[in-house]
Amino acid sequence: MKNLETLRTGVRCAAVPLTLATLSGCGGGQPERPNILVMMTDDHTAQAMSCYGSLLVETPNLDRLAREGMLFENCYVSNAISGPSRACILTGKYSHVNGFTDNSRTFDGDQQTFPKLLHAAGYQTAMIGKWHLNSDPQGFDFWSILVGQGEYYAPRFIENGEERTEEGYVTDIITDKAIDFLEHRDPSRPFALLYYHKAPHRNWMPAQRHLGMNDARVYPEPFNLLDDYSGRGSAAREQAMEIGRDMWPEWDLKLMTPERLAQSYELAASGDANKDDVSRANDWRSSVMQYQAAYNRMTDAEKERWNAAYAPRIAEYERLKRTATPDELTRWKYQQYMKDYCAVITAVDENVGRLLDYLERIGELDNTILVYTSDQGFFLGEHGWFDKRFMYEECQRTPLLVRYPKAVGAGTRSRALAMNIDLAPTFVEMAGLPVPDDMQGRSLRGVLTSGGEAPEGWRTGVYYHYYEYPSWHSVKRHYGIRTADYKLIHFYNDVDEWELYDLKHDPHEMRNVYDDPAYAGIRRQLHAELEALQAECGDADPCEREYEFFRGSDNL
Ligand code: SGN
Ligand code: CA
Repeated sequence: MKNLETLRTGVRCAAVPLTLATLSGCGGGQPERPNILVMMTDDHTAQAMSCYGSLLVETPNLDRLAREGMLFENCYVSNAISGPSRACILTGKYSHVNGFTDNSRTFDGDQQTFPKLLHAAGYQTAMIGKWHLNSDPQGFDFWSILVGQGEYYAPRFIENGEERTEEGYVTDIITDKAIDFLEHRDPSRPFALLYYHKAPHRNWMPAQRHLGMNDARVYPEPFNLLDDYSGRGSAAREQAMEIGRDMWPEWDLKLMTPERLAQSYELAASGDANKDDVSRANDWRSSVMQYQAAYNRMTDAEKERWNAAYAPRIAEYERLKRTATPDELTRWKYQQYMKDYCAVITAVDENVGRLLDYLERIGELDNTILVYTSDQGFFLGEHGWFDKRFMYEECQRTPLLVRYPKAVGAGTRSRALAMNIDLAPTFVEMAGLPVPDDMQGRSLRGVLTSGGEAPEGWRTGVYYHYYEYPSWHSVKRHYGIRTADYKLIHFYNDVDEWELYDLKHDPHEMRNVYDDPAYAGIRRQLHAELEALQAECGDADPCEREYEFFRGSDNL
């Protein structure tokens, strides 16, 4: 790794201001500042982490982080989609301020980010894995990012500007690169490493060693897997993310056969089909092509094992297609979805363990603030869905674990309302730097060092705003507030609908009580709180301002 070889000598203490040089250990001072390791996955939801009580998958290494550190029960993202969430984390600012409102945007890399601030203060910085911001990373001594959404097998990376393909499985490779960076780092400086996985993003392709591992497992179904969306508005009804209807058999469930491949080649938009049928047929064809391209990244030996692993599932599907009712098929698809999603998580967990072991071996584990989070949560069959985007609990909430024994008690849990925009100010403050006034998140240091208690004056509501519509999965634009007990949401743009959920009595958000007279007072209060939050963060009511959405980006 030529780029890494230069790291040791590439940045000299002379480039660092004297005071910071002293702090960072250059020139004989004590290296008091903690290393920072941000481990982020893509679409890993708390419902699939055993430390959050999941019965779906065992995550012993993530559980170790929770056991030795703090688990946040109420961490929320401000916009539940990849690029936007990543931009919020980097800048500590909401989407309307950092400019990356939806996945079609290009991140303005010239703006302030926490890695840049740490780098300027003498940290050795690296970004490895899924970046998804359309512009080159800035503020890193080393970066190796996946191309676009990233591939599970033989993934392509852009490494300090040059494209390269790596052999093997993406989660293992990202970890190899992270360990390699650490191995070649300048030990006289603290490091800040962003270790960002593709997994468990769609289409959930397991590593070879995990093929078939969950075949015998039967997953508990969410009670609302067959939700009919009664009691809610048009947004819930009109989305395109239902396991039963919207999953592609080949891409999502790996049900490819030579017949279906041939059929997809032959398929031509038929003149007498209606527009929706043609567009669905074209979407299906692209999903088959997409699967074929992903499959072809495997070696012949890998393909062989893959084919053997999925053959029984394909045979079962062919049978079920003829015999099962639509609801039975949905339930069967849910089982297959969970088998793959959870197998992909197992590789994440193993690799997190590998990284922890490495840090322990080099004596840096306890000097490192270790954070585990995801770019947002995900639906695992709740409301019948996969994907995210909605301000509903399963995906607005994101996992957050922090291990740093020098300041954070082992086995602590926090109920404080935390947000993804809080990470940047937390890192900056814990590195001993002043938190810039324009960061909108709040440092979690007080929460971390007080056993999880929210300090006086902590926020009582989190703000949310989602913009990417019309686009993938057809989730309408919306914004809103979540407090400890309630959630108020406004769907706007092509509709004007409000939803209010009483989370204490209806934690799964099945009954919109916005028009229920019993909630008139709560409703008034939540509207006032929402307006105050919008004023505080400078988001004008989107109904009164034009919002332009660009389609056709490769980044979506
Ligand atoms: C891809 C996926 C979508 C997913 C978006 C955004 N389709 O477009 O299902 O919602 O990414 O995900 S796929 O056919 O490519 O699998 S995000 O996490 O990057 O925001
Ligand atoms: Ca994501």
